[in-house]
Amino acid sequence: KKGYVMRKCCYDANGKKTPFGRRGWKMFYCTLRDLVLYLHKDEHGFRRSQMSDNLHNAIRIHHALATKATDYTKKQHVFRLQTADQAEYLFQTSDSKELCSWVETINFV
Ligand code: I3P
Repeated sequence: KKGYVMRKCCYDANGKKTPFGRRGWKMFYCTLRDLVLYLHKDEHGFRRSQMSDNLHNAIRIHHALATKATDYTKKQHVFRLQTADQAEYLFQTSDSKELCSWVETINFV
């Protein structure tokens, strides 16, 4: 699965709160492949990037959990992603169908 999303970092690995200055929303072209969520500036990112770049902004989703962020009311169509290493992100999608599709895809790969 692929598509544009907005991402906000809430907690870094080991549940450490993401510091101010790095907590903003940022747009990415997101590609889910082989249990890794790759985040690029745009849809050409994969082609242009070295594998080391690809891994730089990648999130491993093995043993991760995606849930609708019903408690986050500032934006619509947002889901929360909690990873095995206890990082936490919010992702805003374009509509409720995309939201369900991302949540299901992440949880059932
Ligand atoms: C953050 C940015 C986020 C905001 C976050 C700020 O500042 O304004 O949009 O989250 O608030 O810390 P920065 O870009 O300097 O990191 P919301 O959009 O959810 O309000 P937070 O610290 O309460 O998460």
